Amino acid sequence: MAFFGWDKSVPQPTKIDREAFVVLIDRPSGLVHEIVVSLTQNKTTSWKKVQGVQPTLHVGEMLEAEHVLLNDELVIAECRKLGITDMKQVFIDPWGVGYHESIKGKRLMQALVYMRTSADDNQYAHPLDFNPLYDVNEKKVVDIIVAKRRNSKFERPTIPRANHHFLPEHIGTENLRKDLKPIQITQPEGVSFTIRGQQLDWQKWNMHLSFNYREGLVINNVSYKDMDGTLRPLFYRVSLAEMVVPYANPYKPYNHKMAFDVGEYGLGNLTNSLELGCDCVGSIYYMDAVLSDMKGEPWVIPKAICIHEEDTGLLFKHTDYRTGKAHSARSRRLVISHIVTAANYDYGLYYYFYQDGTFQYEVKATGELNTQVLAVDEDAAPYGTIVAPQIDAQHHQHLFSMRIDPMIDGRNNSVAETDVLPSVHPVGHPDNIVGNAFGPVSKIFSNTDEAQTDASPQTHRSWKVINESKIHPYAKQPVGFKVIAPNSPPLLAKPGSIAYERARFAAKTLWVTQYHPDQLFPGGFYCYQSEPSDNLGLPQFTRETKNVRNEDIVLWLTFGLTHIPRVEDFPIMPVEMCGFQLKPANFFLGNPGIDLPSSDKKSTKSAYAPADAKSCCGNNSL
Ligand code: ABN
Ligand code: CU
Repeated sequence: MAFFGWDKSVPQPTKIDREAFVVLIDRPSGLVHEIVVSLTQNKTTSWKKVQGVQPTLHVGEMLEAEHVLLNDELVIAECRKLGITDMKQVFIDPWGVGYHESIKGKRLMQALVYMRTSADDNQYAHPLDFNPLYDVNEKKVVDIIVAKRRNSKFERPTIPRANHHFLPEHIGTENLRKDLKPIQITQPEGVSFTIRGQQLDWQKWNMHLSFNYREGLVINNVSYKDMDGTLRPLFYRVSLAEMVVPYANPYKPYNHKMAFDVGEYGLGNLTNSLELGCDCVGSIYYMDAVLSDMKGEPWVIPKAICIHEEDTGLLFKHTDYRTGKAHSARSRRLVISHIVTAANYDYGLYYYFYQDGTFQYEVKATGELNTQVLAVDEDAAPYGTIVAPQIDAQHHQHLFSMRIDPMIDGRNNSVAETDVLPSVHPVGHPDNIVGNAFGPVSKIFSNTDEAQTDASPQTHRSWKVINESKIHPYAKQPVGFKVIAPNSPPLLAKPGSIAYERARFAAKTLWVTQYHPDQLFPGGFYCYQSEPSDNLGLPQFTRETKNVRNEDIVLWLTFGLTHIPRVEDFPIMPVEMCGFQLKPANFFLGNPGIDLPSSDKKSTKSAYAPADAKSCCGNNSL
């Protein structure tokens, strides 16, 4: 964390040389160049060639791949063998190849092939059984891998033609529910946030927003104004720094399905323009994102970022049972989000800020399961679920790595790990007479070896980012923010596997490292076709033991979903959520939302009152 703003002893920069880091790939040679350009001086400051690495894919390369593949003789011939003669019915999702010895020096994609029965039919209902291997730089097919049937009397499956639609125009208006009355969210006096350039103020929160091709939305310099007006620094930079979706099927070609949607494709690159449809309701402020196209020209995604407020129910309430007097305050959150489409899957990525000083990050996974075809007599178990006849949705995980660069009341922070354990004393001991005693047991990580730790649901394990130089006057403990994570299981692929060795970050729930400006990506900067090794990202950053106590530190938090698909996830998956919260813990002098006015009772009315009835105070006794 480069620290400024709050520490008056640090000289403030008066002039900043703004620089851009450019990664360039030349085609067809595949040579990769790293260039630093000074934007203020309008010149190149460094330029070097790098060997043996592959930059993040560009959406342009994926679209180009689909076009070339659909016109390739081998692909056309393979489709014919399956009875498909009209190539306009065929659609191809090009994926990263993962890693294999034989691909060294090449830039390849594996293509997942589907058909559609009409222009916007759901292609994941009609998977084909072969994967072409495609050379991105040479723009040609290098191999075709036909999946072998297992426990089937057929050599090739028939391609299921039954449609599994989800678009309302396919389902038919007559089949849509008709009993939904409108819900309207209105903010008659406007929104409660203000935006100046990239700066955002909402309630007592202040932050800076940025966006890049790789992490998408990044939140910087988050601070909170305390009751006495002090601006208290909290987080220097928070971003979704990597994710991996490893699939469980052990057979060729599916055993190389492991998508790193941040490092291989780029969340920024995959971001939707919300012009095309937005899931946020109410008064919305949109921001455009500017990325670069395949030639390095600006590529604008209009309305990429959505900023709005949401009512989230109760923040607190108490009723005096003697007098019947009640006071309740409703909770509102600021939502800053974008939505990415990673071929079949869609992810809503939400940063939430609450009025009680809580920060939350949530991923909403939706879209389409990645499907493969089965022969009519084949089973998907134990590596997949049959979600419709002949359609195998293979088991997988979605593991996310959040990079949290804290500055809780200052630059130097520590991390304490707490397990809640039964008393060490046996039942009957004077300090545990009836055996009910339990309590938190904490340790503060001193170095990077200790600070690689696992979830432990049995002990309700949690972590707190603390500032040991600021002791809370009441709690007599360092001020802090608690990490509330759902204790999800880490990577299930075995040590030694390609998935595990490329995604070692996901094998631990929490890592803490010393801040280093070049350490942004837990799976390594060059993630595409990265060679399984301990020289990538977090294993590399932690090779040398470093102090993480009272230091400028960074937390890397893994959370996610272990997805055993359900039939109900098909043909389109209802949102599945995961994420974490950072909650003030002995940081403020009391509930920071205490100054919220009582909930507005005027805007409620009895559920069965006539639609045009005026609002009332809601005597809802039945
Ligand atoms: N889920 C893998 C992926 C992401 C983006 C584009 C193609 C494939
Ligand atoms: Cu999933």
